[in-house]
Amino acid sequence: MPRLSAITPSGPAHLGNYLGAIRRWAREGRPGDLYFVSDLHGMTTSYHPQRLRHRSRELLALLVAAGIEPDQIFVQSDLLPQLGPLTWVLECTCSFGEAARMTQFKEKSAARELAETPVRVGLFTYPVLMAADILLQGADEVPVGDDQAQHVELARSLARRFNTTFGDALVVPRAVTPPAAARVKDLSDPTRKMAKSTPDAAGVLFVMDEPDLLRRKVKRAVTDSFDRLEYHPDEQPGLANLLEIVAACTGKPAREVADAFGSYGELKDTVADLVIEELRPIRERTGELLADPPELDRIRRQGAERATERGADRLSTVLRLAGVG
Ligand code: AQP
Repeated sequence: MPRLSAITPSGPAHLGNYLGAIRRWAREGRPGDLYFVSDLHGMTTSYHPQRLRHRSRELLALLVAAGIEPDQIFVQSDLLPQLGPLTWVLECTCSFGEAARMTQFKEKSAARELAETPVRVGLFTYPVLMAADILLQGADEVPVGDDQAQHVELARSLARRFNTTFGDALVVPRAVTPPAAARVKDLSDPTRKMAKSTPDAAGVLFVMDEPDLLRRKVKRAVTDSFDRLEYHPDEQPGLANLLEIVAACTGKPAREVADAFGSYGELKDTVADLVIEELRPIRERTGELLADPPELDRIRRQGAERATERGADRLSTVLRLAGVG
């Protein structure tokens, strides 16, 4: 049974996405595991269509460049003909109250209302689409952080309810905690995590940034005025973030690597060198794939076909049991 993970093209992939997720997927994933670019989830807040398309393509290339087998990857919107009907069936299985309990919706919609920005119905229903992503592929394990665990719980309830109401058709998934990985912080504000959609890119190291730009961003990273270079994440989050990046790139504990540096300048030079070398092969391979549209199209088509085949029988059973189609 596969494990299913996703990445949303809400912005270009950054070092945090790479160290915290993509590199781990490539190194530690199991042969049957599945990965997808969740472009439909990228539509729940305001977005730019061409940018969404470009970023989805870039992310697909990046996952392949990172070493994940192409037949384990697909782009979510390529499955729209299957996801549409399954999402509808699941929406008709889900109560309004259940969907309204989703903490992420409450937080995101409250923030948007504060900013007087319209809240899209898609933001409300996207956990049901996420359930369809999981249930269509028959994934039994979904590695997620705390912020997504409630959505997997919803997928679990919906699968159970469908099976008991209409008949056994769906694998009941469960959320699993991914192995601990680096949590990379924004270099300009190390109290928040590095994120794709951060409007100010100065503190975000994008995988596709040129080496010179990566070095400039690292050089401008916020540190602090302490003399000693020690690992104290609460008191010195900027320094701790840089040490954690060194740790993630070298495989040594952050506390230990601190001893190797005499000054902030030295540490920043090393961080820049390590990040540049860590990302170089991925950036170059991604660039090659993007420069070869027929090859990338072939990979995408193949991934879509595999994923569609995986879900086809399950979807027909669901529709038949639900009395439609
Ligand atoms: N800063 C980070 N450090 C380590 N891991 C991170 N991930 C994200 N940011 C960091 C991991 O990347 C994977 C894909 O994330 P996602 O696309 O599902 O959404 P996200 O976590 O919301 O990613 P971002 O980059 O922060 O984007 P936005 O700005 O859209 O919110 C996940 O495994 C995540 O843990």
